[in-house]
Amino acid sequence: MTANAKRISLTQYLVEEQRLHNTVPGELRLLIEVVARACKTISHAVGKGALGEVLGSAGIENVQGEVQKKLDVLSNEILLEANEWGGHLAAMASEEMETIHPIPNRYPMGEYLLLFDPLDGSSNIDVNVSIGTIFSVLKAPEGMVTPTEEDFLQPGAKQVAAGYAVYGPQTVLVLTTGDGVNCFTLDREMGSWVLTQRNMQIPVDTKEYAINASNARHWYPPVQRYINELQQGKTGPRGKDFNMRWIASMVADVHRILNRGGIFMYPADAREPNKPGKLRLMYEANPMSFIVEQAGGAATNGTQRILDIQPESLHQRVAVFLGSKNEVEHVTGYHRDA
Ligand code: AHM
Ligand code: MG
Repeated sequence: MTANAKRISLTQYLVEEQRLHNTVPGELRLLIEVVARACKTISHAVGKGALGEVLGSAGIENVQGEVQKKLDVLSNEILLEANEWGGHLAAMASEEMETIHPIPNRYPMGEYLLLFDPLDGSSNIDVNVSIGTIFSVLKAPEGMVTPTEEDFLQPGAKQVAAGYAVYGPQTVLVLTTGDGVNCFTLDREMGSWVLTQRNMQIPVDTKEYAINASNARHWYPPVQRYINELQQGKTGPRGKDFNMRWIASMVADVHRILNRGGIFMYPADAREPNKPGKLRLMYEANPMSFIVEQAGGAATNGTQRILDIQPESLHQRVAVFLGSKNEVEHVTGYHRDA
């Protein structure tokens, strides 16, 4: 974006999207704007680091048995507080909370459900590496009176919006409402989100992959075969050299893939046969899969399109293969052959 180019704010973008394509009703726009505002507050806290006394462990475990960092807890509180009073939500669910958070009685209840991973990439918080927030928006089922966990258990294909913020060298917000993917950069001086990339597209082919290779000995045969072939480079069956990147923050890995292509994998492995991977379907895989598909990429769990999975529980885990379409189809094919 050149210095003189006309700046389009998130608000203007959403209003025009509604006017032109009818995809962002007023209530949904308000909801997205409140989430974006909360991300601004989180970005500010992250940016203070040690000066804000926000680093380190909070000394408690979350529902998944993971030790929560102070910033995990703070980000969760920021999102809950910001979204309680607006009147557009019926309930929220978070990776950091055991069960759902209904909107308190003192506020009006709206028709949307919001899910989030308040601070993704927790292992990178204390070492000043990019982290982020991931969110997903569903419509509450028709006729719902009091929200329950079951109301959230809708396949990802039902999402009406999804997005993530990356707190990195720049703070960016990537958003889809089902009509392509756009990126907004936080203007830190003005405090506003400015549209900086329209209609992001993931190249269908790539020479870059992302996987935590320290788990290689535990991988199942289809993943072993796929990675082994990538690593053989030009003289191997794939006939080209591949490069590897692993940030250990899904938000940052997915953001790279949206910008220049690649495949991101977090497979199930043989360590815990009953645990299908590390990542959570509702807070991580579904929103990212919606974004990736809207940018022309693909997302599967090895055998099935992630957005078609019928969730069985709020904190369910899932294997994830997403990014450049041809590579995702390649590794999915190896699972189907197995
Ligand atoms: P978190 O939500 O607790 O931060 O965990 C999810 C993160 C992803 O962002 C990332 O892709 C993955 O866990 C990294 O896992 P690993 O520690 O195996 O590298
Ligand atoms: Mg996460």
